[in-house]
Amino acid sequence: MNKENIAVCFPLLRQAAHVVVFTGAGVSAESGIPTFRDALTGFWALHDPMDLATPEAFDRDPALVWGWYEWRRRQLRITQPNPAHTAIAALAGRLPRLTLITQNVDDLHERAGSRDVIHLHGDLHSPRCSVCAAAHSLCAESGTDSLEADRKISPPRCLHCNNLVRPGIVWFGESLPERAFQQAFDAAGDCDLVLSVGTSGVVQPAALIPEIALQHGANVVHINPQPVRSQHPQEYSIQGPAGEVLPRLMSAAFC
Ligand code: BV8
Ligand code: ZN
Repeated sequence: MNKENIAVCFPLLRQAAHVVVFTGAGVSAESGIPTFRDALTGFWALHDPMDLATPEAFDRDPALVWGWYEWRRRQLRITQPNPAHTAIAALAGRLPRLTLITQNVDDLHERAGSRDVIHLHGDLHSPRCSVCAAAHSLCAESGTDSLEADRKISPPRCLHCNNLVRPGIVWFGESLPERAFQQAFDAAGDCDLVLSVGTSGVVQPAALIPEIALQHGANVVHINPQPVRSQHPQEYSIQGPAGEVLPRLMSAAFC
């Protein structure tokens, strides 16, 4: 953890009127959730998420795609928020204004106590009809809790029009939810500081968030075990796992 950069953040955090926390898969890595660029385990090592997370994949093999999301949703039941999620939730209480924008589809930010989380790419708990878009209640699902359930699971059918229910996820090639997109990009243009936590910055248009903030004069701090190189004088990189860096940042900046 490069000490000089973490010390730079203290005044940036204390003086900020509006902080955006922008998270990717890395913020959930220490909870045991594989990132997109980690080799996925077991059955899923055979499939590249980029291939599964598309409307074409769901059209081609709905049971394979639904089974993958059910496996991920059930995996969450034995997963806990980690100190990064907890620190982000606590940060909201120490700042005049914090906007939390996540690319993740898990609910670990909410379970750590964060409110009004902006999910740019949807979430695992809001499936909907693939035709009429009616919300589908999973509690009606009798699916077994076992993580060893059969990998391919036929999606349920809509109670209104009997078409297939799909995950409430934004797949590659699909537009982001209009309201989430607008809220996130407005916040990026308004904030003084972005903490960009655990993202490879590959996926568009989410990856524009830090750039928009820099263009509007904000500072950006990347928190990632991998160095994030930048030429911009207001862009910093703190190398380290989010579960260690964020609690350290919180305690040093506010205690
Ligand atoms: C769209 C739900 C408009 C799925 C996801 C411009 C150029 C090229 C391509 C495009 C472009 N614009 C659009 C595209 C296409 C595409 C895209 O960006 N492709 C990429 C691959 C280049 N974008 C889209 O399709 C988007 N839609 O643009 O619509 C449109 C619409 C119609 C017609 C025309 C245009 C929709 C994208 C949404 C895809 N859905 N998620 C699911 O979860 O199953 S994206 C998915 O991948 C995740 O949500 C996440 O956003 C992304 C993975 O990124 P990260 O979160 O960064 O995760 P990653 O594994 O990459 O990195 C983890 C990082 O954590 C690493 O840096 C690692 O070092 C770090 N880390 C590890 N451990 C820790 C850690 N950090 C901290 N602490 C640790 N302990
Ligand atoms: Zn329907």
